[in-house]
Amino acid sequence: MSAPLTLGTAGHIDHGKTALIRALTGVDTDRLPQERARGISIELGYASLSLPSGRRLSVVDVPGHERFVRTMVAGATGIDLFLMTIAADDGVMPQTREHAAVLEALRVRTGVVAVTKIDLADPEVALIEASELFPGSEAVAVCARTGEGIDGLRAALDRACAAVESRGDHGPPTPPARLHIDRVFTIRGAGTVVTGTLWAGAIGRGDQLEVLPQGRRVRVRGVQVHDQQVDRAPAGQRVAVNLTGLAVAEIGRGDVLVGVGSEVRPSYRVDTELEFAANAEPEHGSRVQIHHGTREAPARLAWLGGRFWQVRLEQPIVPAAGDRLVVRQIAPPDTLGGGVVVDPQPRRHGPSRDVLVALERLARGEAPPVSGRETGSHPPTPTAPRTPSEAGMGGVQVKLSSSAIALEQQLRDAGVEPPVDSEVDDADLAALREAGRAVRVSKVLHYHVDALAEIRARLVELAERNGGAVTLAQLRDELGTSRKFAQALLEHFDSEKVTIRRGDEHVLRRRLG
Ligand SMILES: Nc1nc2c(ncn2[C@@H]2O[C@H](COP(=O)(O)OP(=O)(O)O)[C@@H](O)[C@H]2O)c(=O)[nH]1
Ligand SMILES: [Mg+2]
Repeated sequence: MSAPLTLGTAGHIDHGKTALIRALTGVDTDRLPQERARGISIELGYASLSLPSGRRLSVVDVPGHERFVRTMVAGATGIDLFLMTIAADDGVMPQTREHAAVLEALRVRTGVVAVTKIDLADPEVALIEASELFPGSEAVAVCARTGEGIDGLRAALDRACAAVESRGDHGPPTPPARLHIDRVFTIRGAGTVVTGTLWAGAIGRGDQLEVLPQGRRVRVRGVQVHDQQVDRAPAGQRVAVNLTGLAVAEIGRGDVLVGVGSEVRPSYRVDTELEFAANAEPEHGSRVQIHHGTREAPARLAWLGGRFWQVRLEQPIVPAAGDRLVVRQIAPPDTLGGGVVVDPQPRRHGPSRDVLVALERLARGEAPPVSGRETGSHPPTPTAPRTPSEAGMGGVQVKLSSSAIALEQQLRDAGVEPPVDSEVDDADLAALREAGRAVRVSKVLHYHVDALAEIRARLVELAERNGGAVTLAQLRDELGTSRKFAQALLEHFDSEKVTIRRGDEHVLRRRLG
């Protein structure tokens, strides 16, 4: 039997996705009463599709409405190939293009285009548009009403499947399981059931799994694939998992099930290689929406050089190196681009030559993927001692003791929250200060020079958004730090003449002219 694959629909609202899946599988994926009443898909729908070769596909039917692109992304994540619909009487429309951008961001490049509703209009123009937008894919003219072209579509899907590798195809050993949850419900007598597309590994009855980001251990009571009980389900398909030890309220869409021993961990920060559509490249510091797995979160993008960006998230995602991300604009919502996770657990850092070199090596797969905080490992940190002038700071060259270097790393990692008890102003801190790597912000607070530069940039940006001034509470919230740290930082920037205090506000001096 061929390895499992998952197909996702795509296409503008009303272009016949759901009708086509019904014609192909007999399943009406619009199962909610409000979906049936309104005649539109709101949630993800699921079906199983048998092809002439005997191959069986999992199908995820997505909504096409522009308000539900986020649901589409959650459904498209983890699919192996697409079925894009373009209505013959309508042609390429905005969500045809946006779904195409999401598929490209997720690197789902294999699929078939169905030009639908050929009983209503001549398919000629839509077929030409399809070949322009998806030059590598077959386009088939179909009618879900009469069934015309449906057999040809099945055959085209079989040919497309032959070109993709299943996530279940891997040499031994089987990687740890990873399932991004898209649905949670209860079955009377069975308890909590979660479903999702199994990205990696396999899940079987009796397995111990961990729910992330909660960090809860659960046990698998049963596994189903397309309503059939199975002992063990390999990756690449839709899987329903019956869990014990967890109430339905304790788990939801966006959470991740991983095999015990998996190195995947929740993370608020990822170093990524991103690509944007022409004219869609965001500026350093932009706030965007990040979609990963079935989870999404707002984040700031910090440019690291080249195509590398540090994504700083407001809520954690559960990433592994090599995972795809989609980047969307928050308002008005639009898909800007996407990319790949290069380091799922990086320290907080800005751009530098060393960072760029390290990321390029990681992206080329030359250094082992970083395994996560618990092992304390990091991307290859520069081993060559950097002189202050190399770091663009000028000044004297100070030889740092290996402990001072460890302290510097600690300060770097800390970002906004220096954990260093600098009440004791020891020799190492003094050496770091002298070398231009640490800055004393108050009697008891030292910051790494890179972290401070970044905080300064965020302060300026916040003030610019705010008519030229910030309050203590605003900076505290922006940085997600404590009142104490925000106070010390503002006093520091006042003394540095970045800002000047006017009552409760700290006004940007450059705005005062
Ligand atoms: N005449 C005709 N109508 C179709 C065809 N396919 C879908 N429809 C109708 O178009 C509308 C939208 O179809 P639907 O599958 O819900 O679109 P979706 O939003 O892409 O899932 C429904 O009223 C369908 O009955 C077709 O091939 N011919
Ligand atoms: Mg639909």
